[in-house]
Amino acid sequence: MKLYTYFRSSAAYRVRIALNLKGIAHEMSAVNLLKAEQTSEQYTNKNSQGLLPALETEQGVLAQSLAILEWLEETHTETPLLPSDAWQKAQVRSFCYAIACDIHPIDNLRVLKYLSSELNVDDEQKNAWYRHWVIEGFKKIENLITGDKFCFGDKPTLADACLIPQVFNALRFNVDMSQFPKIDAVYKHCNTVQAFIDAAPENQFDAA
Ligand SMILES: N[C@@H](CCC(=O)N[C@@H](CS)C(=O)NCC(=O)O)C(=O)O
Repeated sequence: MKLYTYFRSSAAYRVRIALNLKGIAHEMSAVNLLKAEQTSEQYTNKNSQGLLPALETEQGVLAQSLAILEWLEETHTETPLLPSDAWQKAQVRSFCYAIACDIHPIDNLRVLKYLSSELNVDDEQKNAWYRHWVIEGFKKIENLITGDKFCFGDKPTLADACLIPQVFNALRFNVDMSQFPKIDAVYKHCNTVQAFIDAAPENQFDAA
């Protein structure tokens, strides 16, 4: 398997965490978002959605991080990252979607670029936009967390794979995490776990 990734891509970071937690051997290929390599013909020939991540498998190339996470979950059942109980599984998915569908898309690179280049928003306003939507999103999920090490229970799930990259991004934009003690505790604990450490942006081969 080959993961198309960029060290700072939070959607790719989700998949890196899951691959590591599941111990799945994989290669990585860097697609530099700052150089807009995701829009290159070479990459869009593989992933016509032109976004990171994508996972090249024996069956073809799969785009969309949540689809990749679910596919890994179904095909690599050792070290499950979803609970077996249907209700608990739905809780984890609901948490993941709150991040991946409601928080992440409005703070994405292409949205921030559009604010700057088309709407002439200055850097300070752009950063305020980022912080606003992350804070609004975190307020909605803080009280969903039931664990003190991981989001749900005493083992990592896909919820942690989605949360940690979003917190990493929030910190880059100077969001004060003390207002989210549950999220902050999970973030700090996950960052002591090797699979999460190895997936962190600063530990990637393409880290700049
Ligand atoms: N819903 C997609 C989002 C993918 C996405 O937006 N990835 C970002 C990096 S985190 C990207 O490729 N951005 C490039 C751009 O905005 O042009 C997923 O979960 O995979």
